[in-house]
Amino acid sequence: AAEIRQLIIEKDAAVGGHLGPDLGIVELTIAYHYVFSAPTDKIVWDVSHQTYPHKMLTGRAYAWLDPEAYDKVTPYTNPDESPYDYYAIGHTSTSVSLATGMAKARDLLGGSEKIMAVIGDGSLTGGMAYEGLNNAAMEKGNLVIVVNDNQWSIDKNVGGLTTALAKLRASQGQDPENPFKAFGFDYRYVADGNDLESMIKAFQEIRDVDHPLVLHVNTLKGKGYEPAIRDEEGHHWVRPFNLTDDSPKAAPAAGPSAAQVAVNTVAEAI
Ligand SMILES: Cc1ncc(C[n+]2csc(CCOP(=O)(O)OP(=O)(O)O)c2C)c(N)n1
Repeated sequence: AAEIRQLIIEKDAAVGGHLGPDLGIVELTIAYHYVFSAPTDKIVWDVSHQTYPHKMLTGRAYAWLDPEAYDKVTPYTNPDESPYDYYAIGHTSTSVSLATGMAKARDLLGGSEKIMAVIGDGSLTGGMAYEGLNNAAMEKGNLVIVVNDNQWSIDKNVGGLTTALAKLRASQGQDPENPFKAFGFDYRYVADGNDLESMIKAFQEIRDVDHPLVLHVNTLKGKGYEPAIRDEEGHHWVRPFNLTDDSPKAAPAAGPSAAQVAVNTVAEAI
């Protein structure tokens, strides 16, 4: 885990990329590949901006180890790149629907592979996630939805679901107002998703479930890099930075941002 973190930080410092999401998911990823048999067992990463550890563990570490190869591997899951990736993604909130379809296909073909979706608490607030949950809850065979709850979307996560997740964290998963159970899911909670032993145990316990289950995992976005924990939003995605003091390598571009231009244009039009 420490080696993977070091490589994520070094490459991001050199060329930029997603930082906090990948640092937070390291143990979960190692545990997944330890317990499950990918690529027969299938995992769908929501957005897939948190797949640097997955890529390193599935034959693509060279694109982090060798600066000459930094651009040889793409930053999101990519089926053209590896049999361990099943979709080219980038949008939030699609993983539950995609995994539910894979579970259905497995059932129709009489297969036995395990299907998992990993979705962040931010992406879980997107509308399509609810369509996915609505259908996933009716699945008759194995289907696990991992909710990677690091309490952050790009900015701090907000809304009713965020409140429900906070109650579940505060009660170690015991709060009776459990939205996942209300849908009909079996539910388990992992208090420290950055503890490798806990994650391996949790995955071993649910590996062979024969019904839909939500595994709610509490993780720390930015784990292992202090500036990313102090300023989560600023380290969701980073431009190249100096390893000595986290300062940006280049000054931000002069002039207004694209968002500011859009706001000004709309403001002028109304
Ligand atoms: C449809 C859509 N809306 C917005 C975005 C921008 N976006 C990228 S990641 C993300 C949220 C990430 O939060 P979470 O799912 O909790 O994952 P984390 O990065 O915290 O691990 C957002 C809003 C997107 N990729 N797709």
